[in-house]
Amino acid sequence: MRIEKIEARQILDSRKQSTIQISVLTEEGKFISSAPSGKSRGRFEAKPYLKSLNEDIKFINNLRRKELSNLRIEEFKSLSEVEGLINNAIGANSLFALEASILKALATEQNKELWEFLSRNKNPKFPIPVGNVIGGGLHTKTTAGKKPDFQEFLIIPRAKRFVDNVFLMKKAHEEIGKILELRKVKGKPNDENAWSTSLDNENCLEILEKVRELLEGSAGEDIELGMDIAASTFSKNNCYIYENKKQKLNRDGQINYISDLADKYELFYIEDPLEENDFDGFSELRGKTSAMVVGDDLTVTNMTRLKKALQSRSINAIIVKPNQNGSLLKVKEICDFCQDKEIKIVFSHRSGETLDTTIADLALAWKADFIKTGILGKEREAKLNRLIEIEKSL
Ligand code: 2PG
Ligand code: MG
Repeated sequence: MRIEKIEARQILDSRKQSTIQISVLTEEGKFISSAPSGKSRGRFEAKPYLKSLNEDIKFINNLRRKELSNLRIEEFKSLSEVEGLINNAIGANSLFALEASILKALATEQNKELWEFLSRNKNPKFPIPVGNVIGGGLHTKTTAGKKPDFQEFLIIPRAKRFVDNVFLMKKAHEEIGKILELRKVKGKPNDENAWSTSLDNENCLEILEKVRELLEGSAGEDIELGMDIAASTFSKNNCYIYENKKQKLNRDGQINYISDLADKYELFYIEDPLEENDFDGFSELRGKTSAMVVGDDLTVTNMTRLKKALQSRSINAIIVKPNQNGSLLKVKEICDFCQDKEIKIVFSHRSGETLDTTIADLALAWKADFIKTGILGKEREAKLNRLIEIEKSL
């Protein structure tokens, strides 16, 4: 496949902040991708742009026709040619959008959907969606001066079909809205369109339990509960500072508090329960709970940190955000490694999103166990609808 032209430009994400969009022109047409952006970013994530968004755009738009026509791009692994040409001159957001567009072009050239091009399996297993229903932390403004300290309260439906799981998440979101309204504690939808509320962490978990009871069995299926604690966002000097119900916990206090919550509310999923350097704290928590312990800020889609987490027994699941890394070659390596080591894979959106649906295809092709995309809003639904559409086509 020959690339005729690559164009980069600024677009706005769901938070109305600038991000990068890259189009790749080949004989088959124009292939477009864009990158999302995080607000509760891990300290060890790759930089989204090398110096700035504008500098990355300039670099990409200055790639010469001759350099592009020298690239031999025939298969997934050919991305190494692209990375050779780029030679670390752009950041992770830009590299992700560039590689995603090239893969879309390659897939079309071979008359395949993106996921089909990336997978040998004609009948893939669909990831289970993880849906954010109530929000707190950095993604959320206060309601009557308050908000939950944890970042995300999550519903994980376990119906057989992806489409039914999406229905259950939407229903849960709606029911929770009604409960919050009735109790006069409902705020606006937050960055990811989860509900804001003045309630504290435990009150939110109680509501999740109620909704689980309400919905369980309606599709004859189980519903699991989870949280993204995003603990780095409220940790300071080895302590965890809670604002809603004022409390300050030391490291042991935090581990006990989270494991008690996991017990009491039968949590299935706990993301980033401790700050992003506490590999041992994660592993201590794992010793106290059967819940899945998920690394996000801890592991930042980075192989070195993943290996460290594995060695320290910190996690049994990992968030995969392609733009935390940039290189899709490396993201694929991480997914293969996780499969081999039986670490569950959770593909994830960012809190600032675009309409791009690449992560849906990657999740399917690279055998993600879960996908966290949010539930409502056109940017979130684009990913869910993409998977529904693929499920229907099979
Ligand atoms: C997270 C993400 C997405 P952000 O912490 O899991 O929900 O947040 O994109 O702001 O890093
Ligand atoms: Mg997270």
